[in-house]
Amino acid sequence: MTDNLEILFQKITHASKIVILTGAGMSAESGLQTFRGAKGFWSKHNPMELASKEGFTKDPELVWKWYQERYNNVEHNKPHEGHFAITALQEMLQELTVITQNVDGYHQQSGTKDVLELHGSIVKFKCLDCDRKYNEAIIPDVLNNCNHCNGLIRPDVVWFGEQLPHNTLKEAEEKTLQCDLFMSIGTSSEVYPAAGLPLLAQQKGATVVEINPYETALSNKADIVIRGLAKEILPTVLRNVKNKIQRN
Ligand code: BJW
Ligand code: ZN
Repeated sequence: MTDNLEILFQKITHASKIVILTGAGMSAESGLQTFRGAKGFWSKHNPMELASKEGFTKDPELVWKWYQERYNNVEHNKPHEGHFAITALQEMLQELTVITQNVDGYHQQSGTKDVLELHGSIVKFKCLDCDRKYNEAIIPDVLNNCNHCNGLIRPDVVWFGEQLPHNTLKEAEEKTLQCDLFMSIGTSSEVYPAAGLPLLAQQKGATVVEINPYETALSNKADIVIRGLAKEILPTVLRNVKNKIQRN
């Protein structure tokens, strides 16, 4: 067992408020593709063509097809042991808040409560023009039009250049400012404002931990770095924290 893991077990056992921020790497072992890196979406596609309002307006069919494939992948896969370990930790500890950049809903599906979705949800939809929500009865196979204003219906996710949902971001910032332990899991820490949260926590005196198999923009600032996969590290964390709590 590495020293860093042992320090993390201690920190979790003694923390009163924990925040976990997750990114695409959290769901990689569920079979969902990440964005950056050699196998990520952005190695083959231009992010501005697929994940911006301009891209959707220019070629709605292309963007819809990309989201349709990802929607099907989310539906055909499921949360893994790492997601469930977070849920168990939340039930066991005083206060644990999950903030996610992921749009797959896997934290909620694994039972985690009050998840803060910073970048929206791939299973929700809204009108590009009038913002009307279409959370049900959308056929993901074809592009749909709004029955109120006839505008195009788009996924209810946050694209580049768009504001994050105001109340969700506000709550995420509040939880971040109050926490004493902040864990960043499976994110490259390149996309703001999410990438600013661990730094905000650190400025307020919290310990910042990164769990990721590779170096990220956060690595040299984090207090503790654990190089490993979410599906392996999180169940190990759960087992050890459970043991420590039972012994106390
Ligand atoms: C594993 C693993 C395993 C693999 N276990 N780990 C300040 C400075 C500079 C720029 C900006 C700034 N503020 C705002 C900006 C602009 C922009 C931005 O940040 N750009 C940067 C890229 C430079 N931000 C925005 O536009 C945001 N809006 C905003 O700020 O509004 C106000 C504003 C508007 C205009 C101007 C200024 C301000 C919106 C960002 C929206 C991001 N949208 C996307 C796509 C939509 C959602 C979707 O379709 O899913 O969200 S882009 C994409 O990146 C997606 C992700 O949520 C997001 C983050 O990616 P993530 O999750 O970190 O994934 P990866 O692939 O990058 O990393 C995966 C990691 O996992 C890697 O590190 C692996 O090693 C690791 N890993 N296997 C553990 N098994
Ligand atoms: Zn409309």
